[in-house]
Amino acid sequence: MLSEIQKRKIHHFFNVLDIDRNGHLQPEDFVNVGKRIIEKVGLGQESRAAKLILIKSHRLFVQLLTDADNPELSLTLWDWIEFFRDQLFEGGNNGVLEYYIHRTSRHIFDLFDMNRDHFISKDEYANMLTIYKISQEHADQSFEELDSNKDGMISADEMINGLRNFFKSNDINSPGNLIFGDWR
Ligand SMILES: [Ca+2]
Ligand SMILES: [Ca+2]
Repeated sequence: MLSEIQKRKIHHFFNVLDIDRNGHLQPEDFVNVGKRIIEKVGLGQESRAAKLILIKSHRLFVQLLTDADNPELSLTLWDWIEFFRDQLFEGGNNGVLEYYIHRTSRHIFDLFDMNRDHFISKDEYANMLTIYKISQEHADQSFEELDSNKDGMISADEMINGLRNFFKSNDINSPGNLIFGDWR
């Protein structure tokens, strides 16, 4: 069963992804994230790189709909919590949740490892927060917690560990909890 703390984090994650905050996760939310990245990086709208980013951000949405088995092009908070509860946590094996965590990490790297060095730098992390309109208030603390080997970069393994804590931990101080900002 999902604990209250887990529900609050999943609810927060929904709000982060629901970029226009209209209570529905829709294709526009994801396409707009792509557009902001393109603007942030200063790519030409028609460039191949820009188009790839739009495809990747849209693909994330399509995968969510497929995962949540939702025939409509919109997910409500209720659909979202139900998806986590039934498919990821109670649906059976831990493998499904692990798969989702790995995939979420891959998406973050796809979209925000802008120099493609396979690490998320502090600047790249700050960009991610800006693009999702997340306050930078806890950015330093969150980055340091995620960077467990303290080399100043977030590796894929560190991201996965942080996401695992974010989705699974019931400890309010777990490192990784602030990955998408403050939900407390
Ligand atoms: Ca990078
Ligand atoms: Ca690191």
